[in-house]
Amino acid sequence: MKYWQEQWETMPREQLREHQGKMLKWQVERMYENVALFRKRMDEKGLTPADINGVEDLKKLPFSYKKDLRDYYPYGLFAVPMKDIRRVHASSGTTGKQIVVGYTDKDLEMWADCFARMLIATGNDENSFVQVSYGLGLFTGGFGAHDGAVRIGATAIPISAGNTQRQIQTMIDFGATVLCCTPSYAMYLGETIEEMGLKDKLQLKAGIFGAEPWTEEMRAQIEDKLGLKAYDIYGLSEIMGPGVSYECEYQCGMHVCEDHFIPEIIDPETGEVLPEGQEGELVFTTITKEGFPLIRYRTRDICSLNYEQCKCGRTHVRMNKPQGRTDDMLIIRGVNVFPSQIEEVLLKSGDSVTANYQIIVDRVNNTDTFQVNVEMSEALYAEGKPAIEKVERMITGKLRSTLGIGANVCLMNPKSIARSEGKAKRVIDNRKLK
Ligand code: DLL
Repeated sequence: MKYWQEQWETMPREQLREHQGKMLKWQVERMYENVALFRKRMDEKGLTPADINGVEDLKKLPFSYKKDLRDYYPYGLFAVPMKDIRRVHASSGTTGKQIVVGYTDKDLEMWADCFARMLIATGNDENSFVQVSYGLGLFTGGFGAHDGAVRIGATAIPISAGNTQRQIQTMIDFGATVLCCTPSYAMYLGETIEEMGLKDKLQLKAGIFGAEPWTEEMRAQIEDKLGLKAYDIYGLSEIMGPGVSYECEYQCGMHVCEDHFIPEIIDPETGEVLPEGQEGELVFTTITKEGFPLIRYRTRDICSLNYEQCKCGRTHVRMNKPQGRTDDMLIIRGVNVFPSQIEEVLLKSGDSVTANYQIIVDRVNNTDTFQVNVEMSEALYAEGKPAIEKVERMITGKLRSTLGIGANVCLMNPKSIARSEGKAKRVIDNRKLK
């Protein structure tokens, strides 16, 4: 298969480092010029763009954080005029406010290229039919996969997420050969297909699954149920979306598109860069992105990097599956949920409920369950069942519109949720992901 970016993926590391250094310098210069927050942080450190001359200088640069996106919501960190922003995407932030990212034409090309790399690496070409069952919308999953499919000249089936029966019908009738969705949804589709006895009608060869943590056991089950090879893909809205890194045919770590993103692993406490191979917080610097670039962005994902040459011939470093996060973000059915978002909804729900709540997440039949237990006030308790049910419905609706995901809300009797003497234990995550 002729592929226009092969030279980047197999570039000798020395040459790659040279390219990274050059692009880092370019990025720092333009960000210093165009992004006030970055300039302020550089000034605070006594740095100017002239101090950055190669990858070895990366560690001098200031970190950036998810909070920055919230503080400068929606467009305050963009590095080009809005007339050059062709598309925006968004994801949940640590409070009710979402975080917004923007792409220029060139950024969209680059993103499509990165996703295309994964499609090529997993055996696809212009004869493939790519069923895009990630949400198509502000979430980056759907559009990332769609543009990648178009990029390699495959046939895209942009069905978006949900409506399982229709997904299965479409998959069969349209002859999908690749499925792109979250691993938990792939599992659910697999189970439903198994129940319907339709496995032999499928033509799927590959699955491109990511946006949430999943295990090797889950991989084996999905592969068995859907009769395909399941590949992991990683990304985050702030850096680009799906395709920041991806598995190749050997399924042994995800190659980071290092010609666009420089990864580092740091100690989340001290911020020091850790020695090669050690586990820590993953940090990314976008060296080619124009619209919304980030320097040393703290992803909060915990993982390690493997610089050994991969059997596939790609020279780009591999990251292992993220092993957790340093913050309290939960990923429930592929949706990012922060306990603080739930707390905010409860606090704004009048005095019929208290701020004593507990979030219980579990995995039943391979699907995440999400329950929010909230203590009601004495006054509501005294009003009786119809009033309680009304408040329950009201909170359910508010949570759904804030989080974009349904929760099973249960109002509990006053003082029934155990109090803690130290930090309140707000989240009980019973899913076993290791
Ligand atoms: O989830 C982008 C994406 C879409 C990736 C489709 C892959 C496929 P966000 O909604 O901003 O973006 O969530 C990003 O999800 O920081 C990780 O914690 C988690 N995550 C993403 N991919 C994986 C993965 C998209 N393969 C956050 N394994 C990230 C584990 C993942 N966690």
